[in-house]
Amino acid sequence: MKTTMKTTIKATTAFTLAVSTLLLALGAPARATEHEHSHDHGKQGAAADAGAAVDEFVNAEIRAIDRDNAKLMLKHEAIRKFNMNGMTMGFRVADPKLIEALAVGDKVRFIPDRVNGQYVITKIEKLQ
Ligand SMILES: [Cu+2]
Repeated sequence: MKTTMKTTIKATTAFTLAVSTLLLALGAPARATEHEHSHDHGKQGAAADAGAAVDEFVNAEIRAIDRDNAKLMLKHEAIRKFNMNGMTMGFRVADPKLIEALAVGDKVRFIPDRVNGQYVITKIEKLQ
């Protein structure tokens, strides 16, 4: 009885997913657990690679600092990641600690990211 059931569940992936989902929804016992790790693994690897490929530093000069709101006005060089030419614009800083030691006029290099449509600095260093 048990063997027959296993064989049937392994027959198609679609059926396995449907059954797992249904059993989970019903709060079913652990019988289905051995099948829960069979999907998604390939996708996770691909996503990680795509994100890591383009984290390069961009040179800039600090034009203004808004410490209360953790924002910087930067005159930055081209940002290839966003297809953006050099310009002066505002950035949010991921952590206010990142700009504690910085001052207006400093030459810096930074790594920009985009979170919910907002440009955010995830890393910034003063250039000597
Ligand atoms: Cu810009």
